[in-house]
Amino acid sequence: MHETTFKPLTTETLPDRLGVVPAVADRVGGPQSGWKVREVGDGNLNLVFIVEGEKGSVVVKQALPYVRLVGDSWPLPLKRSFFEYHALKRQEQRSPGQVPAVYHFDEAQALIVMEYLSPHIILRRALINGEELPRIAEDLGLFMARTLFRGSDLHMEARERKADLALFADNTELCDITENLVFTDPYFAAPMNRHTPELDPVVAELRADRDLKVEAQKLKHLFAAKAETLVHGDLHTGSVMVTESDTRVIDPEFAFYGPMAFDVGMLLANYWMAFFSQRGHEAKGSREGMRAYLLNVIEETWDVFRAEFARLWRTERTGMLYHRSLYEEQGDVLGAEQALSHLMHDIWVDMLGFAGVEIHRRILGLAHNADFETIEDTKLRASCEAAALRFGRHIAVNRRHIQSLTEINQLARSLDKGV
Ligand code: SR1
Ligand code: MG
Repeated sequence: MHETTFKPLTTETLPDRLGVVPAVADRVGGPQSGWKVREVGDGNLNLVFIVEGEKGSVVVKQALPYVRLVGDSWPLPLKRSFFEYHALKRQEQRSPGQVPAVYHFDEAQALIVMEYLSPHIILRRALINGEELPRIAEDLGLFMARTLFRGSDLHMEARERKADLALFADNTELCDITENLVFTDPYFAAPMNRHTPELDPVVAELRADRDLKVEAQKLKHLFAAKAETLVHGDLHTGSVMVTESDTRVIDPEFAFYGPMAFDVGMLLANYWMAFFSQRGHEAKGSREGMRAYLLNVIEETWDVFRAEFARLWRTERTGMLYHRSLYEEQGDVLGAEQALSHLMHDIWVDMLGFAGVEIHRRILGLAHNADFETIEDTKLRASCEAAALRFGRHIAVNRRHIQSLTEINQLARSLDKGV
């Protein structure tokens, strides 16, 4: 495919247009006329095709010049595909085997051809179905520790990290989406917001909550100014594909240099939302086991993240921050451990804040979660969402005084029971 002018693919044009790309033709195999092409994109932004042939299958993801969820009234640059491609490359290098393999990238057409993950399903869908995936805590805890540590000045050579910071700094429009949708819109009557009508009184309460609004803006400040590491930038349960034995992280188009705690907060927030939504999915039986599973996943993910981050701190701290010449090389191992414990505490506090606002925006803002949206009874849905909103408010505002996940998960339990 050699066109230089962007043109969206369709299921009809894809075989001819991509049939000339060896990375596609060789993998899919057979005559293009026999290729089976399906458009399966159900996300907010892009086209996603599955292409199947005699020999195999690939996924083709193509950016559109606007936000798919809203339409062409909201233009969005195609260059997000460039950032996604570069983020996938770095994630593969830093945490091998945890993202789909990339076969081909066409910058002008804003498309990435990648591995078709099968029989994987989207993690959010699995959690709504009540499936307990045994590997996610371990796999995602490791993924976050490895990508976040190895993309930072704790590990990278300073010149290389600064070049990367400059490269991803141009992902402005996608950062702008997060800056508005996550940190600002939920806290006033922004035009694209929507919420379950029965939530009106809680929404009024939150919008009048001065402490909450101050914390949300402090978190936005952190998001915009704390360029610590290359974050995925949109690590919710819709950005993870799973089987019982495999976990892959997809869709890093929001990647940029931001705070270490952002990905962790966003992921745990989505587990907490899955937890609060369970009451809405009990028509076919109790979800008590699922609730316990989700809270356990949250605790285990954090434990794995912390342990792996500490291991990398001790073995791969080759960057310019907390240089070994100040600690280990002077025999001061305890000094390095003290610095690690301070950094981990900062990540913990920031993580709770990011989790709180992520919960709010998925219930009050433009982009909602299927976990709640699939609960048809709006009274029941609002009751699940109200508990989640109160929980989000608590962890965002009180984050500096919260000691443990056991403490927070107990609060989640009480709020869910209406206590
Ligand atoms: C306008 S885009 C809305 C949301 O979809 C993406 O997945 C991000 O989460 C973004 O905030
Ligand atoms: Mg996405």
